Amino acid sequence: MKLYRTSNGNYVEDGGKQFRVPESNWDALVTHQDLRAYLQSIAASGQPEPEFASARIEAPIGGQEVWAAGVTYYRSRSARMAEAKDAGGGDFYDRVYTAERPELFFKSTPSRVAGPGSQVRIRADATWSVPEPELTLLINSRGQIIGYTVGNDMSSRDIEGENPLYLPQAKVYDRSCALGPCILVASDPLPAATPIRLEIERAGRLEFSGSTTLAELKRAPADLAAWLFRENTFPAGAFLMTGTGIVPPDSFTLNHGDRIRITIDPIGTLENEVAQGKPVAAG
Ligand code: DO4
Ligand code: MG
Repeated sequence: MKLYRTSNGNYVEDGGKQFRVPESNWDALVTHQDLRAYLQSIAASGQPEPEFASARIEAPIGGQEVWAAGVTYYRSRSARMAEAKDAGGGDFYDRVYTAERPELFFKSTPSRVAGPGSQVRIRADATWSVPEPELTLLINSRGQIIGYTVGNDMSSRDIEGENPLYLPQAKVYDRSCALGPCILVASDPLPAATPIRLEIERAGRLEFSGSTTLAELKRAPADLAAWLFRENTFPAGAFLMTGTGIVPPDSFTLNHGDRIRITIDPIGTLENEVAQGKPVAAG
């Protein structure tokens, strides 16, 4: 079952048909006592809504904070160690990859999040920018994983590599995070064989493509969620990006106009165009 937030309200998709969700408040929906049962009852008794086709799909977020885990794939560990070598920070990444405590960092406020089909941004003061395709958890206020979405943790690798203390500037800026296209409502873990695919198109041609699977993710999503909720409360729930396992070659940087497509099959494809220009909150 998939949950969509659109310009025309919230919809649940079941068996390829979309049904209007009477609860229009996103935060009330995602903190529902039993979201899955609630959505199932709508799909079982409702009439499919043809209006869904004309609605604009928005980022599936209301008042949730977005957090992210880092260095959860071996590929990310190696790339960070190399980029931070000259700054003397390489060792931190190696240590956090095997430590009991994961790297968790604050990624985005809702207003900085880009939805499907809208623009993500690269910083004007960065020279090395990449997308990070990440399975993203939706966790309710009680700390339970209630669904999954596709996330893009846009990152400025030159800023991050110059000094690990610059991480917030490399990671947090207007439209540095994209989420969507929907929430796959499920509490069970996704299968280890689930593929994550990244494609970057430049001027109509495929510039980069890469893939990984959840089998490469070193930490269990439930474990990451438990760490996040250890000393934090989230009245409206929270998103947690689970880290990237796909890193383009060091010669690659994003350009204005590139198109980024991230696909996680049971959820869908998140597509965004890249912009470089004045800061602009997603709104
Ligand atoms: O510590 C740097 C960020 C790591 C990250 O975002 C990732 O591994 O996905
Ligand atoms: Mg990341």
